[in-house]
Order: sequence, then C-alpha cells, then structure tokens
Amino acid sequence: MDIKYVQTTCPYCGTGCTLNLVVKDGKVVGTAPYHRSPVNEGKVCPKGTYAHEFVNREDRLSKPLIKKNGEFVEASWDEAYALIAEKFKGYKPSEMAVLSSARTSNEENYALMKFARGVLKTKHIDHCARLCHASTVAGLAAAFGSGAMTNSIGDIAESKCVFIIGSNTFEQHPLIGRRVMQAKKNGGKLIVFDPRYTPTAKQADLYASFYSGADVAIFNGLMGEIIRNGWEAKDWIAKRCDLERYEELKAKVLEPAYSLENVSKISGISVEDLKTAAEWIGTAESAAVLYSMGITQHTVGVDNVKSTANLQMLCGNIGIPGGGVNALRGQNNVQGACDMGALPVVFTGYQKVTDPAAHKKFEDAWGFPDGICPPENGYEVTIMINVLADNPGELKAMYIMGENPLLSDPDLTHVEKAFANLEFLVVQDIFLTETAELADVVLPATCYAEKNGTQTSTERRVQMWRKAQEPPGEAKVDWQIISEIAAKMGYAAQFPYQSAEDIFNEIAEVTPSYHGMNYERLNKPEALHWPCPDVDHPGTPILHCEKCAHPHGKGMFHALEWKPPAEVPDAEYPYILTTGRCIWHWHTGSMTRRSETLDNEVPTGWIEINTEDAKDLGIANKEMVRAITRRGEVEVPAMVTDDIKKGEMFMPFHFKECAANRLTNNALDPGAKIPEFKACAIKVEKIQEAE
Ligand SMILES: Nc1nc2c(c(=O)[nH]1)N[C@H]1C(S)=C(S)[C@@H](COP(=O)(O)OP(=O)(O)OC[C@H]3O[C@@H](n4cnc5c(=O)[nH]c(N)nc54)[C@H](O)[C@@H]3O)O[C@H]1N2
Ligand SMILES: Nc1nc2c(c(=O)[nH]1)N[C@H]1C(S)=C(S)[C@@H](COP(=O)(O)OP(=O)(O)OC[C@H]3O[C@@H](n4cnc5c(=O)[nH]c(N)nc54)[C@H](O)[C@@H]3O)O[C@H]1N2
Ligand code: SF4
Ligand SMILES: [Mo]
Repeated sequence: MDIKYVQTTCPYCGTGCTLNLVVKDGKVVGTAPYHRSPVNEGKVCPKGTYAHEFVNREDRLSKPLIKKNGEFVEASWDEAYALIAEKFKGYKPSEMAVLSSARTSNEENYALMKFARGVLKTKHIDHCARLCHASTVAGLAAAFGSGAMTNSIGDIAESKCVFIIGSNTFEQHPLIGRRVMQAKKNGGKLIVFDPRYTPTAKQADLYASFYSGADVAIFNGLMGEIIRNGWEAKDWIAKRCDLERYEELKAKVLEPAYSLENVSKISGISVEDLKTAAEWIGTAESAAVLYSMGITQHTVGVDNVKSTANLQMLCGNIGIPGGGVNALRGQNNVQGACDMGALPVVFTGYQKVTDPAAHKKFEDAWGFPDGICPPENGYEVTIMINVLADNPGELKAMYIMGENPLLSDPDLTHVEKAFANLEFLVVQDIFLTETAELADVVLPATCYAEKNGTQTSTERRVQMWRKAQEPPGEAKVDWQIISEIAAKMGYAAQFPYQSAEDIFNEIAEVTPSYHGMNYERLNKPEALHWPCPDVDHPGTPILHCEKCAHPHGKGMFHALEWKPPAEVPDAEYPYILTTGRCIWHWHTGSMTRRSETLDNEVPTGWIEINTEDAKDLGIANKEMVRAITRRGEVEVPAMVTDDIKKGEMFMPFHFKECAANRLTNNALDPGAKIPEFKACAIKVEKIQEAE
C-alpha cells in the first residue's frame, strides 16, 4: 500500500486554508491537517475536512458529451472540439458570451479571459463575483481607490472591537471566525447585527436583529452618534481624507432622518443598542468591520459598502492593525478571478479595457494577428441574462466554465427563459449540473485535487493547489481544454502552455500587482499577498497604511441616503424573504450534496419562520409549506424558530427541490449590477391536506 500526503489549498471558501490530501494507491481518500499554514494553523471546518468525498464520485464527468436529438451522447475530444470550433466561428464576437469561474485557478481564469477577448474577440465576460462582491469592488474602489479586503485574516485577532454586519462568519468563513474568537479572548468586544440570531451572533457581546435592507440607515445613525460625542478621529480625517467630502458626510448623518430614534424605527434595533455599538466602535483603540453578502446583495449594495468605508475612515480604522474594512470574499478564488480580469470592464490587475494604453498593452503582449476585442465594456452576468430573455437574437452562444446559473441566479423562471433563447451552449464542469443539462456540449474538467495552479484568497494571499491524483476517465485540466479549443480555432501560438506555471509567468508579466511573484516564491507556507510589484518585494498584508490607492491619495467619504429594497412587504406579500447559506453546503450543492458526510448532516432545504409569525399562520415546525413571491413558488419544510426577526423569513439556496432562487427578485444595483438576493416580499401558505 502506497500512502502519501499532498499539501494543497481548500477548494471551498475564500479563507484559503491549507490542508493535506491523503492519497492511497493513487487515489485521494481523505484529508489531514497541515500545521504550518499561517492562515488556519492546521484547523479546518467541515467542508475542508470532507473535501475529498466528492472527488472520486462515480458521477464525475469523465467524457465529453454532445447533445443529439435531445439526448447526451459520449463523444471524443476531437469531435467535441471540432463542433465547438465550427459553431463559434459562425457567430459574430458580440453574439458570444463567456462565464468564467471563481472555483478554478488563476491560470484557468486567465486562460479563459484571454480566450474570450483574443480568440472569440468578445467583450462579454464575467463570473459569479457579479452575484457576490461586485458592490465591494465598486464601493471600496470609490472610497479607497482599491476594491479589496484591507487587512489580513490573522490581523483580526488583534482587534479591540470587531463589528460584524451582513456576514455569518462562523458558518461561512469558519477559520476567520476563529480569529474573531481570538480577538474576544484578547479582550476585544464583538458586535453582531444580523436579521438572524446566527451561530456568529450567538458569540456576540452585543447582538441586535434588524430588518433586511436597513443598513445605510444603521451606519448613518452610528456615525451621527459618534460625531455628536466627539469620538471621530479628527487628526486622521484631517490628514488622510478629502475634507469637503467629510463635511458632506457629517451634514448628512446629522440630519433628523438619521436620529437614533428614526434609525431605530427603520431598522428595528433599539436606541440603546445603537448607542452602545456607536460607543464601542467610536472609542475602541482599533475596530474592524467584517461584512459579506448581507451588505453587498442589495439594490443599494454599493451604498452599503461605501457606508462601511465611511464608518472606518470616520474612526481612523484604516491602515492600522486590528482595523480595516474586511470584505470577506466568498469562493476560494473569487478574488483571483477578479484579479485575472474575468470581468467585463478590466484586464488583469484591474487594468481598464477602455484605457487605450491597457488595450494596446494586451494586444501587443498576446500577439493575435487579427487583434482582440474592442476597447469597450461588455455585459455583466445579470445583464447577459436580461438581454437573452428580453432581446432574443442579440446573444446567441455561451461558454460557461464552472458556474451553475440555473440554480444560483435570481428568478429562475426568468433564467430558464433566457437560456431557452440560446442557440449554442458549452458547459465545462466536473459534474452534470442543472446548467450542464441544458448544454449542447459538456466538457469534463478536473477538480482541484487533480491539478496544479494558484488561487488568491480573500486576504489577497496567492497560494498553490498541488496535484494529488489523476483525473477520472478522459477529464482534462480547464486551461488545457481552453488551449486546445484555441488551437483548433487557429490560435495555437497564443496558447503554447505546457504547465500552469507557464501561464502564471505570463500573468506576472502583464499584471503589476502580481509582477514580483513566481512559483518558487509562492511555494512556501506563507505564500505572498498582492500587491507584490517586484521579485524583492515582500508582499502587502495591509493596504492603505500611508495613503489610499487613489491618485490623489485621499480617502473619499460618501454622503448617502437610505433607500428601502426594491420590493417591500405589503398586504399581499407581508413578509421579508432573505436568502443565504448554511455551514454544511456549498451554493448549488454540486459538490457538497455529493459529499456523503455533509449530505447526511443536511439532506434538504427549509424556510426559517419566526415563532410568532408561524403561530399567526398556523404553521408547525417541519410542516411542508408553500412559499410564494411574485416570481414563483416552492414547497419547503418550515423551520419555526426564535432565531429570526419577526416579519422576516430565510431560505438557503443550496437545494434544487426547494430552490430559493425560484422566489428571489432580479432587481439590480444600478452601478454594480448585483441582484437583491437579500430582500424581497413573500407570503407563506399552509398546504391543504385535500390537495
Ligand atoms: N458553508 C458555506 N460557506 C460559504 C459559502 C457556502 O455556500 N457555504 N459560500 C461562500 C460565498 S461565495 C460567499 S459570498 C460567502 C457569503 O457569506 P455570508 O455573507 O456570511 O453568508 P450569507 O448566508 O449569504 O449571508 C450572511 C448574513 O447576512 C444576513 N442578512 C440578511 N439580510 C441582510 C441585510 O439586509 N443586511 C445585513 N447586513 N445582513 C443581512 C443573513 O441573515 C446572513 O446571516 O460565504 C462563502 N462561504
Ligand atoms: N438566493 C441566493 N442566490 C445566490 C446567493 C445568495 O446569497 N442567495 N449568493 C450568490 C453568490 S455570493 C455566489 S458566489 C453564487 C455562486 O454561484 P455559482 O458559481 O453558479 O455556484 P457553484 O455551485 O459554486 O457553481 C460552481 C460550479 O463549478 C463547478 N466546479 C468546481 N470546481 C471546478 C473546476 O475545477 N473546474 C470546473 N470547470 N468546474 C468546477 C461545480 O461543480 C459547480 O457546478 O451564487 C449566488 N446566488
Ligand atoms: S474555512 Fe473555508 S477554506 Fe477553511 S476549511 Fe473551511 S471552507 Fe475550507
Ligand atoms: Mo459569493
């Protein structure tokens, strides 16, 4: 018997824990701790522990599939490539769209970005960051000039006050939750505001529940109270911020609309709790804000994010240990997929596609004899879906690597209508997902355990995946598939890669923030944080220490008005629906529902209903109920609990048999184009027995 341990990075969340894969006779059979990681120091959460279970499932895709007369038929790679190349050559660039994947490596995202812009010559490329932290990228760039988490994970343990709003850190980023507990042990205070009394909230020194969608009002209220008490960081603001903007902010938050009494009415948080939170945050030596989807997934997502930056600048909590705006990025490599330019507006390292110098730089570096896509912004995922549904014929073909929009996008009925209007769809995944079912060609990819590559965690740390086993059947590495299609379409010279490392070296060449990185430097337990501009640079764990990343170096406040969600409760749909996750499952469940241990823990979905609301509706715990919104309805078991605010209901979106996205609202933030997954209006009915 041959047993070896292969060190790699967890394929689930953006925390970026390192673990060992246990390989027996050439097959991954388990995980084991890897103690030298500074991120997780040998600890992992349940998803990390069981990250091996889906790898060798029998239903892994192992051969290309081509749909013939409505049925999938196994095909050779050559047949699949020939069909794809022929089809793609028949469309105009503007008729094709590409979705990249935050589940795959930097190298794979880079390859697909180059394929989209260089081979297909389309400007339409995006990925699930749109549904996730698009608001962060826009909001933090407006405030600080850079759209990333400002501090590092380990640094959170140093904080004297941690304010968590819109993040269920202990379930969704458990190994960041561990740092929060360390901060508490070191004497720091923990404040959690969340509509639900989550496992995170249960550890708080101060917890308050509130109505989804009240965030800007809450932040304005807290800032007004801080200013009225003179707790603002006067010297820091004078030195580091644009003062005109500060005066605007101050005037706004001191308006009567944001008195604590009024904010209490809007949010449902008591005046006393708002006062305590303001005092703790305003007087702490350092305070860290942690947030995630509760802040970003709103029609006012960008305003919410700007609010977090406002508060932290007001208190001088930027550029210091134990402070910062800590936007917890979700997928293992969503930071990297954004860094690699899998977005409709930028090349790698946020170099704008509309900047003629950047456009020329990539055109020259890549050397496509017939040029690349025009220097114009393309469509966001959500806009692609709207265009497909509402303007049939404009977009005709789509290439999707490692995403499952048929379960993860808002308003699934609308998404189904959109996909029905596609002429040609290629899906490259590791399982036959709901989206792959609709494809004309399905390409079997390798999973994290079967390939080398890098991924960039929420703290901008670029870490390695290391191949532990061979892929199933004929499955291939994502970048290899992309390169082979490119070659088939006549661009072999532009995709000469023999290894992931070759691609990484090209990334470093064209990306200033990754320029000083190479595999040798990354192959260490601590790896490197970007920006790392040259090979002698140690990397940058904390951003904005001396000045902000704007050309003028100043932090920018934004005076903001609170606006309610696009859809609010009324007589017909009297409750607020919010959606999210649980610790055991991952998004559309493609991996975790194929993981025996995780699936046993939580085999299906539920809707959380407050005990009093359930009483009013005559609904018992575990009873099947019908949940209805203006978009659709699902039948789902009720979970009657005091852990959710009265008037509000919650559903996880992991489960296709009771899909939360059948119900969600496709209303978008006007800037970030992120949908309002976190608030819409819902009613719930008993299912009559006679039915
Ligand atoms: N186990 C597990 N972990 C994951 C994931 C997973 O699927 N499963 N997904 C990963 C990804 S991609 C992401 S983006 C992150 C997401 O991580 P989180 O954002 O922490 O997770 P969510 O459950 O989407 O939402 C967080 C909290 O927002 C609260 N909330 C609801 N409405 C509002 C509101 O209006 N305002 C505020 N402030 N809060 C509100 C919810 O009650 C919930 O507790 O998790 C990552 N980690
Ligand atoms: N209602 C509601 N909806 C939401 C959210 C919410 O809070 N509420 N959150 C949103 C957020 S934050 C996000 S990030 C999105 C996530 O949305 P998606 O990205 O669509 O969801 P996943 O299930 O993570 O899909 C990833 C796919 O990649 C495949 N995959 C995994 N590894 C590999 C690989 O190495 N190669 C290839 N080719 N494929 C691979 C998996 O099998 C899976 O099918 O969902 C969004 N949807
Ligand atoms: S916290 Fe995130 S990265 Fe760490 S083991 Fe859990 S899922 Fe993996
Ligand atoms: Mo996400």
